Amino acid sequence: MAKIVNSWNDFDPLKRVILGRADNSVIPPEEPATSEKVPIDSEMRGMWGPRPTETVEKANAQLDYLAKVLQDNGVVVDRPTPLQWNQAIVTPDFRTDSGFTQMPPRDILLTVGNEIMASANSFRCRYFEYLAYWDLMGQYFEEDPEFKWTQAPRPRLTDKSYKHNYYDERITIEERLERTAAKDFVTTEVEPMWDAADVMRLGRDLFIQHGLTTNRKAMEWFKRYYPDLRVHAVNFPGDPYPIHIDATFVPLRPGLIINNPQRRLPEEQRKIFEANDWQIVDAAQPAHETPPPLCYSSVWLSMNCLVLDHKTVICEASEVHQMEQMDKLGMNVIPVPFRDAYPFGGGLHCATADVYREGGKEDYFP
Ligand code: ABU
Repeated sequence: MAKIVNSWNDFDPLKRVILGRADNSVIPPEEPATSEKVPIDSEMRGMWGPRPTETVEKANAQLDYLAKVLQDNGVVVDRPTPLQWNQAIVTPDFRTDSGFTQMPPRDILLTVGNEIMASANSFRCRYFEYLAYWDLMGQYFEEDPEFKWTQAPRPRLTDKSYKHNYYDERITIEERLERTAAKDFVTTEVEPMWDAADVMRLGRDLFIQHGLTTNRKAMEWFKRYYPDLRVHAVNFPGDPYPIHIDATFVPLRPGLIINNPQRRLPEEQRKIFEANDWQIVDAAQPAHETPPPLCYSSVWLSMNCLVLDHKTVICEASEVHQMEQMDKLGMNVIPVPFRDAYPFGGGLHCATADVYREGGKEDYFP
């Protein structure tokens, strides 16, 4: 029997990956934690229902092309099983009128060594998203005797999980930034809630963004679950919509990380990198002034690249400034068009979840 699952970071040589699909994706109705993420001037505000078929087809075409590029570079590509998301999500604790998608597996699956864990997402519409990956998890479990198939404690997501007076459509960007700086987010601390894309893995260390989708209780849970790893909470006070670390702080190889110049990692939190001779480089400016239509994410998906090994990176094909910077940083760049997939949940890194990378649990911060 083969070893199928192993990954400790986002830069060692990638050999196997899960790549999302756009089928059956829905724009979910507003619910307690999602309003915060949709900018007030977004055309998505107040809108919900299945995404237009032609946009699904375009996104799937770009996802399929990415699959081919990965396969051409020696990576085995696994795909999730699409579910019908245009139906209500109902538990004993809540009901919401639809699910979401299985496009960004990075939000749902966290790979740490030989374990893949389904996350504890705070959006009610994402409550059953992990099911799209369960056939694959079952397959890995059959084929890899060391694979640990795990589900984080399921949050109840009752009304107690959210601050109901948090969102007000009159709130300005400055007020949002004040809240981010004060670490005042929409979720409460009654239970651990986290998106896997808030977790940056660097061997023995996990850097976890505290923001709209991951709370402090989650950090405490991670500390107890992984007593042999070091868990660091990180904040980015320049981000008015702080979710997911992978368009904010993106490692390219041991010792080199690109940093979102708007979102600004605090001095205190930079120390561990600088003390261990890591170079923190401000990322290039995005090539676009706005995200594509019906997109939740920011223009900083320009940074959301997929590193194949210490010298090779896949970047979005129109992100000319980011590609030029990668080149200067000594990376070989593979451009892949991906903006049609952005509205379905993010960029090249979001659209994937690691299954196997070479390498082990290194200590980058001894
Ligand atoms: N899922 C990544 C989104 C990050 C951003 O909007 O900048």
